[in-house]
Amino acid sequence: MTAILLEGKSHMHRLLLAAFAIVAFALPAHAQNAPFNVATLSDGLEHPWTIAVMPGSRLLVTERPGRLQIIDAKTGQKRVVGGMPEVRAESEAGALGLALDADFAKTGRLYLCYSTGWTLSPGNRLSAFTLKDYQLRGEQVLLDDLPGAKWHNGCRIAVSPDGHLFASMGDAISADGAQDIQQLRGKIFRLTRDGNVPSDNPFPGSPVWSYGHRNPQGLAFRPKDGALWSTEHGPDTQDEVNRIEKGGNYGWPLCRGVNACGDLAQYHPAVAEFDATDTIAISDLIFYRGTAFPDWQGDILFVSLKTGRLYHLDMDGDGVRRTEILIDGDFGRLRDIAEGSDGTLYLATDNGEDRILHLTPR
Ligand SMILES: [Ca+2]
Repeated sequence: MTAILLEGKSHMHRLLLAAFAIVAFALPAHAQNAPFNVATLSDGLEHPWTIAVMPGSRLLVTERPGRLQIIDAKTGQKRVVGGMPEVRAESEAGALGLALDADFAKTGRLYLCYSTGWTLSPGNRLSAFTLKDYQLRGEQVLLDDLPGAKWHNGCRIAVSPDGHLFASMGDAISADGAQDIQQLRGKIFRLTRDGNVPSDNPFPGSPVWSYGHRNPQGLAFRPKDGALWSTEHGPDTQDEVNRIEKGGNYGWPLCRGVNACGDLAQYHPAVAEFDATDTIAISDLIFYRGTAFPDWQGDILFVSLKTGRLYHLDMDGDGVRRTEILIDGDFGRLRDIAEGSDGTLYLATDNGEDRILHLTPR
């Protein structure tokens, strides 16, 4: 049997978890070959959306209903952070993206993307806050009145190696707007850390960096060259992994997937699609940096919702040499992935009664 570590609060809890783990891991051969053990670091969460790793072995986790918690990565103990703004929590809307500023350790500055308004005026907002003593302070609104809907609110955030702030916005269920540069739906944005539009953005005066997106729910910079990559949900087929170029058109709703598509200006087909006949419901991605799993260095890891998978893309330059499924539905839907400072991995489930999983070398 696979050596799975289990942390439960009672003997019965441990037995139940063990029973679940045996069922889950007795079946798929791939999981028994995986080079990691899976433990539950923390449970009792509600749709955790983003895990950000803080200095000093702590995780900062948004939960869709509007909570922000700090989780001790050694003990799993949780503590709620005060001062969260009111959010519109429904379906794919709520407290969503989170990223730490490059100077977070000194200043406590962080970025949050969350859903605003209610059914009559749904929107999304990107703001900066300062975290101090388990309290958010001093909201600075960077992008307001972003389009919003029950679904396709994007809201992933990433800070580039050169200190710019990137954020994604889905089409908020109005697909045609993704091709319109004047609209803020179906876009990836680039801003200065203070929320200004950089003078070298591709469309003068606009935060838009790339367009033609349906719902990008993963953003990550590749360490070796600083290139921005993204994951994006397809409609009924062809979830995408994209390499994001300045001013690039990613096709939605006119073109999708990895193939060339007519003469659409600035069109960049996806690097990889999952897959030609169905979607996996692709979510967050990272480039693996650590040494805990040396075979994965420089490669893409991402998670999926509908299929509950952890994928490893063995990368060869900008292409995928080999695709490997490391977890296949054993823990239900998976929303987010983060790499700890020691190279171990944290995954957030998305089943409503949720936990943070910790993957350590076997
Ligand atoms: Ca595309």
